[in-house]
Amino acid sequence: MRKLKMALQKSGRLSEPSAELLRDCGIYFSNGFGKLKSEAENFPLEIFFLRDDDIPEYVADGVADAGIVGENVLAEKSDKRIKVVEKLGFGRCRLSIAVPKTFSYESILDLQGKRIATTYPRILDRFLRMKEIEAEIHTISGSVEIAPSIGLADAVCDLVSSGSTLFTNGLKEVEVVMNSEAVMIARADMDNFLCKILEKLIFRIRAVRQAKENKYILLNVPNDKLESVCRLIPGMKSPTVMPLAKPGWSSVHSVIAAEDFWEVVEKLKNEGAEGILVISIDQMIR
Ligand code: PRT
Ligand code: ZN
Repeated sequence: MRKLKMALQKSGRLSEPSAELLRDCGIYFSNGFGKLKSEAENFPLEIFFLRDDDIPEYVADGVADAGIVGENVLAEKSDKRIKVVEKLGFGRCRLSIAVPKTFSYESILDLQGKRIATTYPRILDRFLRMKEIEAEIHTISGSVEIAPSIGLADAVCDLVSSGSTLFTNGLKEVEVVMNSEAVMIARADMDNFLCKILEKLIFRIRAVRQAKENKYILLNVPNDKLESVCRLIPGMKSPTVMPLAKPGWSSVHSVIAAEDFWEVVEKLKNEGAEGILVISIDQMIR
């Protein structure tokens, strides 16, 4: 049977989260070190392990049908034969321009005529054109952050997540060029059969991501507080309410957003809720 060919980063920041996402979707494959490809055991998926920079091209050329890459890599390659199918919520970072701390930077006009080192020349060029700044772009393949200290450039344009690399190299972030996260990409002209497999995978990915963003909550409430408690945790449709063996009390079950969790629990306690249990959800289908 035909399988969907999916390209994942072989070894790097997106490798483990990509593999974990597929595992959470119930898809199992071996990705031992040095392997070029692998077959999923229980899903029509063939997985290729590649350098992230090569993934858009492999997908565009039809060597792979789909892949997981950072939006930054995709924007640099920009190819109309590829479409973004789903944002995946991991690998978050931003592509930013940074200058030495001693540079008295006031606005983007300060970049006029300067030399900027980057591994993202196309994105940077588009950004500078949009801002009507003429600067010299120096394309280098790595360790961009040391370019100013060795006199190669006046500024850098590089990926930033915590900011500690910039800090330890005496640089400060002055402009955000783009925000990025990992995305699922696919060949724009995939046939119906492969589209169906990808749709099935995306359905699972959404269920996994929704589950991570939510928690299952169970608690006991005196009956006279039921209405106000149910208002606090409306759930997917409405909470489940069941009588306890102890007269005058009910058990309420619902789903809450993980990020609101502590705030909601505090309010529930104020309403007289007791015995609050919070459980992680594996999959969630609305
Ligand atoms: O070998 P291959 O070419 O496959 O990997 P790679 O070395 O090119 O990429 P890799 O594994 O470093 O990153 C893969 C993807 O992860 C990137 O394309 C981004 O989409 C995403 N990502 C998220 C990051 C970062 N965060 C990140 N912080 N990629 C790189 N960095 C680097 C950045 O270049 C800088 O050197 O980390 C440093 C900055 O980090 P902070 O935390 O100090 O700010
Ligand atoms: Zn790379």
